[in-house]
Amino acid sequence: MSNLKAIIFDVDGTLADTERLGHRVAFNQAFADAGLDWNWNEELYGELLTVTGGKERIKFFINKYLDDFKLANPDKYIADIHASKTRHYVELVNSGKLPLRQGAASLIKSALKNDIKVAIATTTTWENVETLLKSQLGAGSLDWFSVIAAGDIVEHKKPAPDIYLYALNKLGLEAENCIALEDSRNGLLSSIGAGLKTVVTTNGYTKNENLSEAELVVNKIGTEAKPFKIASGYNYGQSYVNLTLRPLHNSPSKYGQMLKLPAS
Ligand code: XBP
Ligand code: MG
Repeated sequence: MSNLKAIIFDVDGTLADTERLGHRVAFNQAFADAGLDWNWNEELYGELLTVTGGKERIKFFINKYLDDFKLANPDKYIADIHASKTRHYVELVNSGKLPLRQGAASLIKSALKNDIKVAIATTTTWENVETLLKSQLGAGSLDWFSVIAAGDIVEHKKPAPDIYLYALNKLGLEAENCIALEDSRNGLLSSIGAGLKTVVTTNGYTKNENLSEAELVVNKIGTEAKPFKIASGYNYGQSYVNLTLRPLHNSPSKYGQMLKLPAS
């Protein structure tokens, strides 16, 4: 009997591929609304993504690229732009342009059917999570998640472990009874920092990152009909991320000892 009690999902890049055509576009729309000539193209955004949190990302951009851009009240100015960006992002999500990634909905439903809790640990805002879940899984889907840990609910964002520690605390579960699904190095460092074994589903921005601490790295959650491609780790003979997470969860972590393949 597996002692897997919950799967904790990251959102951006994991549940949906939201960065390139979602958040990045919304940031640029907010900059234009503010009369700024800032344009985060796909390449620059890939660099800025190393900073998690939209407000923190704007501040990093100003400090790194705009020496003479002085603000009387930078935090308020940035917060106002970020609120505008969130409005644009919510519109983009509601337009249906940012569907869930292949296999995400099935994995969530399969976990619930097997009495395994699902939770969220994300750096983005609660509003963005709520909009994505409602638009992609239906109005009642928010209630499927035992915990939605998002954005500024914690002081230190990923790669700090805070958001996952918060989620585990609210779940009332130990890390050893859970698995995390992530997409990026920042997210992976956060989840393993909270003691969670982690499966990483990469995307265009993260596929070349160092993800060596993950138990399994694949290019998507996938489905039986549309299997994933394995980058590293063990798939336990499975072609998509499903509740085979159990053996991965039961096996000793890669840290300190190799994963033991189940007796064939
Ligand atoms: C990824 C992030 C977020 C988004 C932008 O979150 O770092 O900051 O890029 O969203 P996740 P906000 O932990 O889900 O991968 O502008 O709302 O921060
Ligand atoms: Mg992510």
